[in-house]
Amino acid sequence: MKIDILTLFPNMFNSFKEESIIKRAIDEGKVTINTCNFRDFSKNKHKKVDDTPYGGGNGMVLMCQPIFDAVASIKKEKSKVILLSPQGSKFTQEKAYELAKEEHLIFICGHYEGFDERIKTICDEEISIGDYVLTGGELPAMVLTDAVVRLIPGVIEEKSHENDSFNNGLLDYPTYTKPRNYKGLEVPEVLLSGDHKKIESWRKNEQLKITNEKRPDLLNKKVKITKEGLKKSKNKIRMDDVKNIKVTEVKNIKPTGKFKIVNEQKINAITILNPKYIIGYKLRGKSNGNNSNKIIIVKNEFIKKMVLKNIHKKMDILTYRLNVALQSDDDDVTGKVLGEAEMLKSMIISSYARYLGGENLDKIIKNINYLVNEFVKVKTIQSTYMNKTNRRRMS
Ligand code: 4GN
Repeated sequence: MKIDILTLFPNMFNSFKEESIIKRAIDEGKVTINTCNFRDFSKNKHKKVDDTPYGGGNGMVLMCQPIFDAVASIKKEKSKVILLSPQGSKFTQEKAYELAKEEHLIFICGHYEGFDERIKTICDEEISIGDYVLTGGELPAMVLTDAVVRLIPGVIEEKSHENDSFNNGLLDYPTYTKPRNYKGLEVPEVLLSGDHKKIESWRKNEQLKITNEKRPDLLNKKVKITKEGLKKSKNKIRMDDVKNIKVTEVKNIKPTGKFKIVNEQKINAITILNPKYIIGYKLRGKSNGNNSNKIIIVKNEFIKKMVLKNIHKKMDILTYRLNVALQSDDDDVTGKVLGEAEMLKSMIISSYARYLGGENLDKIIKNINYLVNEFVKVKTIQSTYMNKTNRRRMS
């Protein structure tokens, strides 16, 4: 991969490129990172790159010419030009995976009060690293570079990003290292037990607990399934399950019941679960503006795997919530979680059932019913016990 960074302050990138994992990735030829000072492209005799805004207002605005010319000198057919700006779409781990597949990224770092709006016409995307304003786009460019470079195959051990926060839509579980006791702070017993099954389920529960506490919004999000994720996952998918073809060629292919057609850009999103992909040969679904010239034909098996993965995540969340509700004596909490269980069942039946074999569907619904029944049983025992103790206390 090659990354070109257009900036007025190339020195800011020196130590970034000369330390740690980024340095190693560069030394091993996994990535080339160049900075380009677009001031060098200014046709002004004072090498000016900015000017006052039309219509009046504060500060200086970066003008088109130096940036247009700098991009033109670097850009190739397959380059992706990205403008770093607070108005961009928010940078996420999913986006990092998407960018990691590119051959050539060009980042444009603005400064001063802004850039001439027309600069956006030469950009493929506008990205923001968060809802705050910085003095320049250099730090955001480093953030994107760092997040993307670590995903290039071989840069870090691939096992280390399997567990990254967000990869399964959940935050990471807590980790500890030696010593067992540090100033009275103990490592959780279960991690020392050597019982891998127990450790795995403790970690899963911690992930759900932490995500529920810190980022409840993530629990309500659909699982994003990436091709990479599926490749790594236990139910391995062979890549010939997914065939790339050009749109122009697709006209000759009659989609049969065995296949669904999805936009390649969206293969990593669960949107492909909506069965309305194709009307004639026109792709439907949310488009993020980057319409791909490729579509992918996906076998039903592939969709089934994704559906199952999504359902399993939802069942994990439900199990967790049922457990939380068991600790609470608030009837509202109980009502809510039972409602969630019903919702999950009807969602599975209405949206997912068609992709699962009847056998799978049966098993899943049985499992949910079992969870709910167990929950109700324990709740009943709890409340009988509570009533007894209350009566005893009152008498
Ligand atoms: C990007 C750029 C914040 C972000 C920036 C961000 C430089 N600040 N949230 N500052 O990703 C106006 C023109 C501000 C350049 C821009």
